[in-house]
Amino acid sequence: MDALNSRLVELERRNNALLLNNPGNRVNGATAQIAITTHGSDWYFAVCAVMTVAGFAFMGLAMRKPRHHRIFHYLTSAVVFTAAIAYFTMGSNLGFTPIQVEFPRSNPKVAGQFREIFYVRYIDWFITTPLLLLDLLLTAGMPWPTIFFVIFADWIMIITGLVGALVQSRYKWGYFAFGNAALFYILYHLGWESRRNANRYGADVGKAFLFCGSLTSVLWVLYPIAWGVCEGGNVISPDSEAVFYGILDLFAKPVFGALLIWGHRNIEPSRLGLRIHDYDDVATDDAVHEKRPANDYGTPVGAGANAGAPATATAPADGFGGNTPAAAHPTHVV
Ligand code: RET
Repeated sequence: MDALNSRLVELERRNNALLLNNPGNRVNGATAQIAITTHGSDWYFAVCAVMTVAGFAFMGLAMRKPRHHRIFHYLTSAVVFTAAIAYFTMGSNLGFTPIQVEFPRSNPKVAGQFREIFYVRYIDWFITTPLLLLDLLLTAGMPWPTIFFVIFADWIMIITGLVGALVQSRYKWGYFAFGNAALFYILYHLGWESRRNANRYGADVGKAFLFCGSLTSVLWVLYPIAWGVCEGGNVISPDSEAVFYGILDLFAKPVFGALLIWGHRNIEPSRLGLRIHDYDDVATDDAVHEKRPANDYGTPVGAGANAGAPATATAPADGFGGNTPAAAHPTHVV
């Protein structure tokens, strides 16, 4: 009977993550007294589910587009799939290390010597924030050296945030200051240089950038505030930290992604200076991965710009693989 009872209890207790992984939160030789509860774990798993569903939705939307039209779908799917894994990790009570707090508190929700710091969050951001910036800067048609440098600033921001979170002394705020300087540089680029550049590509591009860039600017300034009251100041509990960062991430990833993909629905990537070729570009028999009678615009492959060309012909003369509507192309080059 006892065995049956304990089996039933086990069935009933649906989220066992805190018991199975790092029980007692003892990791790397220290015990985190300030840590998530099962509520926090449940919430992390819920966000994981939303990210996963969003990823499949973005991939599904990608399949409805010609391959050379999928760059923003793929970037955005990569962002939410990465986040799904990070959220799975945090829900499972993994991917953290205890760090001694600079400000011990008497409030029972944050009382204790060691706080659980989820370093996996920063691994997620290290991968996903450059992809989000790529989404935005490619939309604005920015030149690649600029894109590189904005992403460099972004990496500085994330790494200084991670190092600051792992430092116990007040020197953590030094890293926080470096991170904020990097964020300031990124936001200046989005709000000023990129916004002006996007408008040069037409009203629809300008609008898509304005919506997504504004959402990003508002959200991204809230992250250092969350850091200040969680990893930095130990003011709010790890469960509240889960909700704070979770809501920010839901808006910054799936909501942002949906808005961006919607904004791009009528924008041909070649208009942004993105020269993306398709399988059909190389017309030689052995170089084609997938043989189709027509390209994505219904033009028979090998007809049009390639008509009469020998079997070894490469890309059609239009420079876009013959895979664009007949209209002329702008000549912006990234
Ligand atoms: C940290 C602390 C150091 C100072 C600053 C930060 C900003 C982080 C930001 C993160 C954005 C993350 C997103 C994730 C979604 O994919 C590292 C918290 C400025 C802006 C958008």
